[in-house]
Amino acid sequence: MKPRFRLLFFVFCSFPFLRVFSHVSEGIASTYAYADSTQTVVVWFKKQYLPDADSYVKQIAAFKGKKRSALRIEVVAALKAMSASSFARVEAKLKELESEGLVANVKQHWIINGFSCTLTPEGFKAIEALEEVATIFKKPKPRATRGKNMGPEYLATIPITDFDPKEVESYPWNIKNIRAPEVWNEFGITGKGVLNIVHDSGFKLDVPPLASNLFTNEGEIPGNGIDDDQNGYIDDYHGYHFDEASANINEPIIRRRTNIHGNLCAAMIVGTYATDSKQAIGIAPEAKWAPVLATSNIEEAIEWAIEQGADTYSMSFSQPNLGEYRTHWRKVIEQGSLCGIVFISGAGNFASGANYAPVPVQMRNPEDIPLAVLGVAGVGEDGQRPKFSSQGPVEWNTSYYKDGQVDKPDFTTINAKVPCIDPEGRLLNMASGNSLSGPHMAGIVSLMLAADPELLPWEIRDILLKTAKDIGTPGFDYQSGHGFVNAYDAVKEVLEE
Ligand SMILES: [Ca+2]
Ligand SMILES: [Ca+2]
Repeated sequence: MKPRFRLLFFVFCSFPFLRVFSHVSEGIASTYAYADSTQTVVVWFKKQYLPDADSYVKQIAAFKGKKRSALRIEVVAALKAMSASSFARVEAKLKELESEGLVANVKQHWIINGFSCTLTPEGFKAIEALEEVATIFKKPKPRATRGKNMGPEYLATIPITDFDPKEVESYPWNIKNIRAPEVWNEFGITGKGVLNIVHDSGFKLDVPPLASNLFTNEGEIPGNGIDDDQNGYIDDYHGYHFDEASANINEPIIRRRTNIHGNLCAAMIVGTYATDSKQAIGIAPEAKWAPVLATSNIEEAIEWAIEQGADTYSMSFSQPNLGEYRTHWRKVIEQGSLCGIVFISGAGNFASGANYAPVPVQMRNPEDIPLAVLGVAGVGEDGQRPKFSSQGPVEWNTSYYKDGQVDKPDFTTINAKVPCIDPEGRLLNMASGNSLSGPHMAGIVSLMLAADPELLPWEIRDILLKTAKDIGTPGFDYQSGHGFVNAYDAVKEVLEE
């Protein structure tokens, strides 16, 4: 019996952040404007691992021939050493400001050399005056991701369904279209050993196609209220909610909803009703996945991902109007990429309809980040681009990054009428949106990394460039990027190299 599908539309979420200003000294224009009220900021020290706007491109050239595992150790050590050295020089002053009530919630970072804190206008002035400080970015407020009155009691009322996983007798069309089963069957590669981070919201971890591949942090004992591995996060066993400083990532917002976003994305990468590829609905059915929630605390989320050994980092969201704060996101992700993480984001759904945005802001943060983020558009089963799929180019003219026009999207996968799981984990829905194109890419990259775990993010990009099939206008185009990617050709190229 074929699963019955209901059609859903536009699952790409958008964080409607307010304008975010930054203040900078030392050669970067000062555009910061701060309110009288207390606010949360992230502070950059003058010294950064990638010191300039073009440092990422130079550094990936310098790292040619390195192995990903060795590079991660080397770069993380360098980032942490720099952070320790810079932070030590301001620590006493910060403690003093804290005791005066001008600064609170100081969190040291290493993925960027700096720290986050909340501060009063007076605290702002004191930190701005510090010799070590280069830049202060206002951080967006965490965005609520939880529904109301939907606690565990409610979850318990959801009826058990009579859905039979054996209904997935042949793989969903998108999995076959992207040629994943050929990789599993011909090469015996299913994603083993690869960890995918799904940075999203809307997770329910115990549903069948996701539970078997859920990551576990072996250093942590779940649910004992103790930070067993002493990484600063209590009970971070499967993932973490960084905005709420909580290990509770199950999101009880099921009522009246026909999909939950994070689950859709995770299932596209690793979903399987078996423990192998036999009843797979995801592209890398023996890879692992871990959920993270962080609408504001991106630094902690990426640091955590790196420390847990993550390989890909999928971001099916899109943030408009970040202003100078785009600079912060880009630097964090560039430095994360040097730690061996492949960052991936769907292109967005802003080319038509009520959410229309003009080029060059149709693709937004983080899919607009050059090189270090694979910005992925999509097509349907007919190979045609749906009208909603965001187009490039994008523009970089922040005070810091001045690339001007940048070619985007990078690649194309699948984004229309894709079979998706419902909140109980049944493959009963269909969804459209570039929230799904990114996870398709994360699945493909997982298979590539299972074939060769030492591939660097920019080597993966090169192989994708080599194997993508040109579609749309001949050559690179602003709708499909460098073309349609399929898992078989990409993995075959990895194995041949
Ligand atoms: Ca912990
Ligand atoms: Ca614990």
